[in-house]
Amino acid sequence: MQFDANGDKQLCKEELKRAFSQLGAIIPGYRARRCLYIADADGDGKVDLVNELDHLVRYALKLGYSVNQYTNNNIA
Ligand SMILES: [Ca+2]
Repeated sequence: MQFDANGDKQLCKEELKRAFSQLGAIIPGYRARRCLYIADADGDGKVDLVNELDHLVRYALKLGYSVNQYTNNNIA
């Protein structure tokens, strides 16, 4: 997945911020924090791309972002 900059299969706050910035968010830092709050089920401060991505995608969709182009490929 293109937003996973260091390839650890997790999205940390900085990566989320960059992702929302690329998606066109006006306040990517806030979105990243909300996103972690909602999607980080195990509370480790990162969104796991295997177990927690669903929450992240649902949040992004709720905000009106189209995320299919980012999630369809290269996750594994
Ligand atoms: Ca997590």
